[in-house]
Amino acid sequence: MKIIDQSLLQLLETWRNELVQANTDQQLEALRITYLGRNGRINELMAQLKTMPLEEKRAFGPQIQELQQIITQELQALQQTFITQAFNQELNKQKDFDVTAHVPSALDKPSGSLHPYTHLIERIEDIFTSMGFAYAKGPEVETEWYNFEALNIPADHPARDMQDTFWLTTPGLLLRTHTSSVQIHTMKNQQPPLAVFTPGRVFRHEATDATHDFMFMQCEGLLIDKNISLTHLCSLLKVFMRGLFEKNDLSIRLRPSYFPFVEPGLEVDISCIFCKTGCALCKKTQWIEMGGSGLVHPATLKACGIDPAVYSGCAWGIGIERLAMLLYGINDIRLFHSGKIEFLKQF
Ligand code: FA5
Repeated sequence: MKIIDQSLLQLLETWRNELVQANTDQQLEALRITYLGRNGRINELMAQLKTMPLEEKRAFGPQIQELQQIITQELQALQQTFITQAFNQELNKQKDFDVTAHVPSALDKPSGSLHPYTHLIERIEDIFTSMGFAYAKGPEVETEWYNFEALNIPADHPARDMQDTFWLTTPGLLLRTHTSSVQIHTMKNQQPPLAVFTPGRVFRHEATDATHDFMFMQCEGLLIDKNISLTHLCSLLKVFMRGLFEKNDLSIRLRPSYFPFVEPGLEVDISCIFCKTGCALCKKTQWIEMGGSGLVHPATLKACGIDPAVYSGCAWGIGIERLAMLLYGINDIRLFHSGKIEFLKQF
């Protein structure tokens, strides 16, 4: 069908004039709506048909349809041209893409990293879980009973002075001074046999220096079962420390010490990881102090409702920052919670 109606021919011409000016997808879409949309020009013409006499309708109707078809085809053709152009542009961009180009803005963007605590706790967790130990948590705000009394440190015991305490204004409440309090929660809540490790933050009312802080992290290992002896403690310590430092020839040394909640109490040293003959880090002794340990005191077992005639246990506790300082070569403990980006960026 040929369009002969003058008004339709004029509309077609206007359409073509507007079409050649469309340069973007958005402009093309706006044109589509104007001409082919629900309230567009073509539908306006269709609506006029309804009021026309039959003869005119027969002549006019097919011409409108023809016009609609032409507009649709021309619109689609231009849409296709736009798609092809965009595709070719992308292809050209890829052709000119220089993989060796330096992009300073992307490189300068700050990116996050894991805190050394997280690195180390994940490492500790791996070793403990490989030995069958479970993760145990306890509160940072403690009662005097969990932090001291159940650990065989009554109110008048001189050992309370070993760990200067932050007391809260509520009588009997304090910030835990060590993670040994988590041993008590575990032993009170679970029946032996049990094996747990307890990474967590502790607080001591102490002056700070490069190796002492008032807030630091500790982690303990605790094993309770029948017939647990020093042999178990020694071999667990050996597996743990060798895993931690990834050194199969690392030696363990135990020295008599005193912690009221273990008997005997032992200080744990490891052979120096930096030298064989004595260096600045081991203070020429070839040994590095790692923490406290011992066999769980019968009074502590009893306080938690465990019969010391049936069960015994061993425990050890280490400071995480001092360990991280050794492993990562950090020279000041206060850097850990300084929030300094320069420090954190290194991990
Ligand atoms: C204790 O806290 C015992 N609860 C450990 C223990 C567990 C003994 C189980 C026996 C059985 P000590 O006060 O020595 O022990 O602290 C253990 C470790 O915490 C130390 O070896 C050290 O690495 C770290 N530590 C202690 N005081 C500080 C401090 N002010 N700043 C940083 N780290 C510290």
